[in-house]
Amino acid sequence: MKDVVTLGETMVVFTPQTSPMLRYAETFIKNIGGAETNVAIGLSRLGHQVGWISRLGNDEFGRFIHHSVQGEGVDVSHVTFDSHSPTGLYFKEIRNQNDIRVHYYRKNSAASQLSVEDIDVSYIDSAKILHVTGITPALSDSAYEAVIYAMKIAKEHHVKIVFDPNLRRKLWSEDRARSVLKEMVSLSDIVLPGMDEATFLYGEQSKEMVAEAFLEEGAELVIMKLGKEGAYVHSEEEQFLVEGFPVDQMIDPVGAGDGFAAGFISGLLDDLSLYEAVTRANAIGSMQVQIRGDYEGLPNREELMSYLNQSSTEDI
Ligand code: KDG
Repeated sequence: MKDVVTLGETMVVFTPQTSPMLRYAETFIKNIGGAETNVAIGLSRLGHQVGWISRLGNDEFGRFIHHSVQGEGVDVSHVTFDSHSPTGLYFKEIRNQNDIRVHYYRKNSAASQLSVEDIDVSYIDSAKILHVTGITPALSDSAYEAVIYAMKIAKEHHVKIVFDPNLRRKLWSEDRARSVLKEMVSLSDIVLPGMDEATFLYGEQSKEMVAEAFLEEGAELVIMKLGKEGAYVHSEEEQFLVEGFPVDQMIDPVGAGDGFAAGFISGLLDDLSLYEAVTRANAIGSMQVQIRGDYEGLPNREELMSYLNQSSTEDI
């Protein structure tokens, strides 16, 4: 039985080393990235049992991702190798902290072939939490069907659903994104949007009003990520702000939201109060951006505790 099951695409990430500009780079750092495995790895490092559902190409990159995720302690028994489609790739060009470009090579990738056949009901219905993002349904119609099916199974079996919209404009049209992401909100228990995603879905308005729109759509709790300012928590019963942690040096913002999700879910699993779970989420989000890579900065429990203690926060 898993604490958390997640599903989605993981790619090999190439980051230019010699020049920040992709066109002039001669050497690259190779690693992996995918919102769902970033969260899975973050949770596993904190000692939780996590499973990942996906497809990888039956190629060297697929094997590299498989080994890497497995090596982080995540269960990959529901990851299959697809001999007809390649593993997705992306290049991450960090020109400066305000200009980060991602170049995807993932169209028709193995993960975009994900379908309802990849979803094992018993794997999901025995988990405590299902984590999903808005990237998976943008990959293809069959991946959309797979993620909605997984959410419906979870709902039917009272498995809590945590949804991060993770809007990726490059992958689909605005209209389609808006309608599918709202459908996912309606199936979710907890939604973790950024402020930009919240206003993309429900229009420019105050954080209180936009948060209320998520509840009207069907979610029971929304936690809006506000960057340096922290996060705003909104449910019918309570509304409050949880301050963020100072970031000494922002190195790579990619994966901050996934660190936040891992910290928050971990707090839920550890039965922390909502305030403490969101504090943990903020802490991990800020740790993640101070190290290069989509998941490399995610801490283990000891590192998290020492960061929280240094930041003179309670032991959460
Ligand atoms: O949240 C970080 C992810 O966006 C990154 O790891 C790669 O999954 C990815 C994507 O689709 O961009």
